[in-house]
Amino acid sequence: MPAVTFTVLKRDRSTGARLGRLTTPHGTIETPVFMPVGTQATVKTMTPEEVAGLGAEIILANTYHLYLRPGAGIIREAGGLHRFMHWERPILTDSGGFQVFSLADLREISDEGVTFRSHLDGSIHFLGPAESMAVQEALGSDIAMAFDECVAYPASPEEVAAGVERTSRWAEACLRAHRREDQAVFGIIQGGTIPELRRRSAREITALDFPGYGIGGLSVGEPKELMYSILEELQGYLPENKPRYLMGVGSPDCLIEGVKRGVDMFDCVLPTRIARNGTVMTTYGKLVVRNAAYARDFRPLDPECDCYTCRNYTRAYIRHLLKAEEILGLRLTTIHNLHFLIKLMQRLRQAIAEGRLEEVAADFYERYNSGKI
Ligand code: PRF
Ligand code: ZN
Repeated sequence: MPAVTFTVLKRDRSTGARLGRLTTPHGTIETPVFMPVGTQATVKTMTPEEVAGLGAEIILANTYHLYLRPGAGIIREAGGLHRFMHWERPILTDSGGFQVFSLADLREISDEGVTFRSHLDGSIHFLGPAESMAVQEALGSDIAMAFDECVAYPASPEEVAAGVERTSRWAEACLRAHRREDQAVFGIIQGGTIPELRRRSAREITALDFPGYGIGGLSVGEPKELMYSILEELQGYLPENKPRYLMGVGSPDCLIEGVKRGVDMFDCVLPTRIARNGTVMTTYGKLVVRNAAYARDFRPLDPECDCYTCRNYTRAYIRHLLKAEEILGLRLTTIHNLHFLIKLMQRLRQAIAEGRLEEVAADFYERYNSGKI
């Protein structure tokens, strides 16, 4: 038995959207799905029971962070990441390739991998495809991601092409190194915003026959329309019966447009990060609840929301908590934002099931962009 299986339950008639089911050793996930990010083996401020209570079916954790602290050995000794953090549902781990480029202080890339300086204590480390696989096997995630090179935007065609070549070689090396039968490895497609290089990356990576595919190298500063056109381009090059995961994307509009272009999985720090900065997503657009305008606003964050926060607390109280640097403020905004995106995905899945995706998407946009907050 393969570690994960994916079934497309329904295809939308008028868009590229799909309704699917992904089974993993730790349970089944209905797709399209949004995965909350638990970089350091915690979805910041939330207990696993709270995250599960919000309807999250799978979370993401990061190889780069957990390799540096506490180290793969400690998590292996704990019995793996699920036990270590007390989350018994599916976990996907990112390979560290992307985080090394965005976080490490000094990095030197070669065909073997990346040598870098820890952002924590300045110590020198090396991560390559085999090392990333070994760490992810020690973590015991349900889905491990191949070690890839995400080239910054903008970059020259030569740089993007070199990233595509490395990503293909590393993808093969990941498959050669990987041993665990109870863990799936997803390949990652790179190629920046150059259609020809995207096609090439998709051809080379899908030739390796992974059980699922990450779409990397997008949402790195390029205009949204460019990201959407690359997703359209990729549709004809990705196998229909394998899950497609758009990495690091999680704004409501990108989720909707990604789903319409055949994406099944998403992750992003956005909902949890902006929550801690005092920004929430509501039916009527974003609201900066930290602002003085809400000091005497005794309405819930989102009048249409039925999350724990909106059922029980006011904007004025949450603003007070955030201004006073009380931990509860961060927890309440995080609960709301995660609930908002998880519920958006539930609505999109139901809309696909009922053949009403375009209608539901248009209705969402009309209110989200109305500014009637
Ligand atoms: N590669 C990996 N993780 C990622 C990305 C990538 O390109 C991105 C880009 N949006 C986010 N996370 N391995
Ligand atoms: Zn709410």
